[in-house]
Amino acid sequence: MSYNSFGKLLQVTTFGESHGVMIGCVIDGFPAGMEINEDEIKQELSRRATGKSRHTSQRKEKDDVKIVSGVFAGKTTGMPIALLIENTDARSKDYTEIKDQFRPGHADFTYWHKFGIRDYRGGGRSSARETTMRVAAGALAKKWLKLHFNIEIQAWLAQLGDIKLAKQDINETANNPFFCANDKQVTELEKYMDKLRKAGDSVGANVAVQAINMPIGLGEPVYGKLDADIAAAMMSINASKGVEIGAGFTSVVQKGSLHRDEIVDGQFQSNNAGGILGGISSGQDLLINVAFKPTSSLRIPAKSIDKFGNNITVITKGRHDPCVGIRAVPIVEAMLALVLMDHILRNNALCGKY
Ligand code: EPS
Repeated sequence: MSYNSFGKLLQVTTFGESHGVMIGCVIDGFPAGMEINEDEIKQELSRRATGKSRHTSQRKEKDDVKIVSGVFAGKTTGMPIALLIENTDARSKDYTEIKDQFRPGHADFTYWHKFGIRDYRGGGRSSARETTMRVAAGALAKKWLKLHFNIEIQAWLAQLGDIKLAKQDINETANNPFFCANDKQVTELEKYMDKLRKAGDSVGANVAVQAINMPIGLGEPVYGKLDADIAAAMMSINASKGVEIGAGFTSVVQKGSLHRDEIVDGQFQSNNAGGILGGISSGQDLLINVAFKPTSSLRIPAKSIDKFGNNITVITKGRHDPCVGIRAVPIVEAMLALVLMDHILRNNALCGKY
């Protein structure tokens, strides 16, 4: 009932707080026989890590992941895979002044009212630190999808504030700190982010993700539709505020004659559906966009209340991301990989198709 797990046949449970001793996850239902080692997981983790450029949080975590169960002689055993990462650079004193205060736009307010206890250190469980474990688990799922189905999942930053970013070359995302797929727009992003950081403000972003080489048939109507599970997974990521599948909200202004993806000689002529028809993958590429709000932890003073109901002015210290959407790129990939792998196992269970 506590909802720290997701997935049906591939089930991931995460635990830990941002300033606690460690964070971890248990991946249950992962098939036996896949080679995996800590370095492979670490490679994926380093894409999401803090402190890699001046444009993200300056907290320096090593993210040294330990595989503590479920892998023997370098291969998954079919048993629960447990992964652990120590928190080594938490600076809890940054939060002492706001320990009884609610940051506007932050989960502080609702966690306090719901649970009546507040782990003020870095937001506790509500911190984006938790997403480390999603990326760790996602690293295994991504590898499995590629090995068995040649499915590739790639995300990129599609918009930062009002700067729309063209997808020119997906491989470029590895060459700049923004996961920008167009090298010609990186300087503009740097200038924008430097100005924003100096102002102490934050900005939102749109992360796009695609899955290519998709099989037909993933997704279970009517309450286990693939698009519904993807949307739920994306909306569970910290700061996400919207998900679009294919044409998404643009469908509102499209005519049916345009929106429907015509088929000629077995080939879809467009992809407004985003690769999902009736909640089931069509074999077309999956196309998804996720909106991330601007980070609410700011050093710009804001009006709020404390937990006793007094009016206060709150200022957040610490090492925060001016655009949390940037580091969300590998998290979005991980969540999509985990949902797809779960659905492949479910499709096997329901239809006997692998
Ligand atoms: C976060 C605040 C910052 C980020 C953190 C997410 O942490 P701190 O509590 O040290 O100020 O560094 O991100 C990570 C540590 C991470 O690994 O992603 C927040 O409020 O969500």
